[in-house]
Amino acid sequence: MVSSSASPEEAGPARRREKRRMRGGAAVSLDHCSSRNCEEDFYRPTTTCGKWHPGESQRPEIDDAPIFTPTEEEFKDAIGYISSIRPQAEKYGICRIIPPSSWRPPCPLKEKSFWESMEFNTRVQQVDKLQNREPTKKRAQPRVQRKRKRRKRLRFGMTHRRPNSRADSEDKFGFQSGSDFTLEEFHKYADEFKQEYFGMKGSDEIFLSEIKNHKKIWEPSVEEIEGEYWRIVLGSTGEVEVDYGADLDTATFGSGFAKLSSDANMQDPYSVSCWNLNNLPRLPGSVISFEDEDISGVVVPWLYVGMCFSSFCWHVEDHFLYSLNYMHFGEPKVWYGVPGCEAVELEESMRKNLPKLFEEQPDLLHELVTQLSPSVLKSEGVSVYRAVQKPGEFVLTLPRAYHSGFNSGFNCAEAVNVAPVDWLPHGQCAVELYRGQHRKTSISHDRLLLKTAKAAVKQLWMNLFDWKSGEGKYGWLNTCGKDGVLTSAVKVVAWILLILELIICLLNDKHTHNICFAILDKSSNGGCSKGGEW
Ligand SMILES: O=C(O)CCC(=O)C(=O)O
Repeated sequence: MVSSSASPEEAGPARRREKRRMRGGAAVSLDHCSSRNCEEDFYRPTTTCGKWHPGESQRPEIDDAPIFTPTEEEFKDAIGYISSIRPQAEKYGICRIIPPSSWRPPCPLKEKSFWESMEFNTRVQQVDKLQNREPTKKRAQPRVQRKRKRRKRLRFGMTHRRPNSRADSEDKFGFQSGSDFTLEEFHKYADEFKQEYFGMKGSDEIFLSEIKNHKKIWEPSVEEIEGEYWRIVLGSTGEVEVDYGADLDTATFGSGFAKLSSDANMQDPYSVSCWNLNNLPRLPGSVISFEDEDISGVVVPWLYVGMCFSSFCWHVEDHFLYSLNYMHFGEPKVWYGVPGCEAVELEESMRKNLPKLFEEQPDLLHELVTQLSPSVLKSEGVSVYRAVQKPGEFVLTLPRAYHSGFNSGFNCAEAVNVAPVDWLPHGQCAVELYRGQHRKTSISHDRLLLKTAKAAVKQLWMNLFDWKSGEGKYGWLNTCGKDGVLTSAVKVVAWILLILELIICLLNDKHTHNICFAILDKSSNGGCSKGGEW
C-alpha cells in the first residue's frame, strides 16, 4: 500500500473541525447550500452542499475486469492461486477473487466493544478538486499550513517529507486531517450523508441502516453513484467534501481478521488462513517473507473505512508490489485498473491532460491525490477496466498496475502487499526508477533478492542430499535453472555490479572511482535509506 494523510495532531487547531454529529442531514458543505435541512442538521457549517443530478451522469463506458472463483481446493493455496491467475489477470491490472461460499471469516471489528469505542482519524477529501483544480501556487487564497509528520509509509495526499519551510507546505494540494470517529459514529455519519445527497426520503427519525434492513427505502444503484461521482470529479457540481478513514494501521487500530496471537487461535481456521491478510505477505512463496521489519502498509495490513465518494486516486503500489484488498462489510467499492504494461501510457496521459499540475509538481502521482476520468484515459488509447468489489470479495492489483476508485457508501476494507516470485523483475525495475528519481525505497530489493537466492541454494543442497528442507512444495526450486525468474533477477544485479567494477578498473580515475563506489554502495542496499545487509 502507499499513503498520504494527516493525523489529528497534524491538523492545526484552527483547522480541526467539529465532529459532525448529525440528526439526519448530510455532511455536505453549506457555502452554496440552499437546502433547509443542511443548515438545520449541522452544528457547524463546514462543507458545501451537493445534490444528485441523475440526468447528468458521467459514468465511464469501460469493460469489466475479470472475476476469479477458486474452488475449495484451489483456495487452499493463496500464493499458488495468485500465480496461477497471473497470466490472465495481468492483462487487466486488477481482478476480483470471490472465495468459495464456505469461507466466511468473522470480523472482530463488528464486536460491540470495538464498534462503539475504538476511534480512528479521517482525512478530508474535496472530491470536486481531485481532477480539476488550479495549481496551488496560483491560488488566490493561500493554503492554511498543514503540518505533516514522518511516517513509515505514506499515502493519499500526505508526503514523505516534513515541511522545512512554510512554502513547502503551501505548495502542495493534499488532504487535511479530519475528525475522529468510532465505527458506529462513522456509519451513521456516512449513511446520513448519502441519504441527504441522493434525496433518499422518509428517514428523519430512523437511521438509514434500520430502514435498509426493512427494505423500505429506495437507494441509488452503484451505476448511478458512479455517474454522479465522475460528475463531481469533472467539476460540474459545487464543493463536495467527504471524510475517509484510510491507511489505518491494523497493528494499532485492529484488523478485520482474527490474528494469530494465542495458541487458541492456532485452532481457528480463519486465524491461520493463507487468505487472512495478516498472514499473506509472509507466506512461503512470497518474497517479502524475507523482510525483517513489520513495515506498516506493506507487510502489516491497512484498514479503509469509507463513505460515499471517498476516493483512492491513481497510484501504483510501492516497489510495484502486488496488493490484495478484502472487503469486510458495507457497500461496494468501485475500482479502475490499468494493466502494468500500460503504466507509462497512463503517466503520459495524466501529464498531457493536467499539464499545470504536473509542471508544478512533477511527482504528483506519488502523492495519490489526483484522479483522471477513465473515459479520458480510454479515449487516449489506455486500457482501463472496472471492478465492483462487494463484501466478502478480494481485489488483486498486479505489479505496476495503476489503480484508483471510490466507495459507494459506508464500508470497511483491508489491504496488504504480497510478492510471489514473479514480482522480482518488477521490483528490480522499480528500484532502478526510484534511483533515477532520487526517491526513497520502503524495502531493500537486493536484500530480498539475496535472501531468496540463499533459500534457493539451500534447497538445492537439501535436494542433492535428499534432505527435507521443510519449505513445502514452494521452496524456490522452480524459480532457478536457466530460464528461472530468480536466476534472471540475480543475473541482472550481477551484471550491474560487474559493469560498474569494470568502469572503475578501466578509468582508474579518482573521481570516477568515487562515483562508481557510491553507485555500488547504493546498489547493494537497494537505494534504501537504511544500510544494506549483503
Ligand atoms: O480502498 C482503498 O482506499 C485503497 C485501495 C488500494 O489502493 C489497494 O488496496 O491497493
